[in-house]
Amino acid sequence: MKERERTFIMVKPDAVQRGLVGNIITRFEQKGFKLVALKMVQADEELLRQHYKDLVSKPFFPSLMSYMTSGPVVPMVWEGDGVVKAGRTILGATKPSESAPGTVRGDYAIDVGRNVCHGSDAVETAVREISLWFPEGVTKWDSHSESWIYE
Ligand code: RTP
Repeated sequence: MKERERTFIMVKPDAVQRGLVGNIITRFEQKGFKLVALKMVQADEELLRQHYKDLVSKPFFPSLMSYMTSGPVVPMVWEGDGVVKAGRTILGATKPSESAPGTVRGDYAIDVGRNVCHGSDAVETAVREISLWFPEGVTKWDSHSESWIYE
């Protein structure tokens, strides 16, 4: 089976509380991407510090930490050609004021501090984030729909 690109997508605590998990999953499924890992976890500060290591010196970092530890999150791994870039497109711009209608953030968020989801910004970032959030590894399984998605 062909190796396909992977990305790390996470439903943030606000979206879990608002019942948006299914909606976000549906958008990726309907596009044709394949869900290869998913769980619900309460993230601790150590994990989030590693995830957001480039943002530790930002003024909003403390509020980002309290937001991200305010309830469970749903980390996921999605697979498919071009999924990193397409994932960012499906989620929309980081700032909901700039995210287009039809995107997750464009449809469901107003405030950058409650922007409902995360998506890896590059293939290398995805590799790092997947191993951080899924240290147990991601099981490879056969899909029977490949020939209906790819030529
Ligand atoms: P994400 O990781 O969540 O997909 O977002 P991103 O790469 O597009 O954006 P990044 O700059 O890495 O920011 C990560 C998250 O920090 C929060 N944030 N708050 N108050 C603010 O000005 C501000 N800026 C960023 C957001 O939750 C953002 O998604």
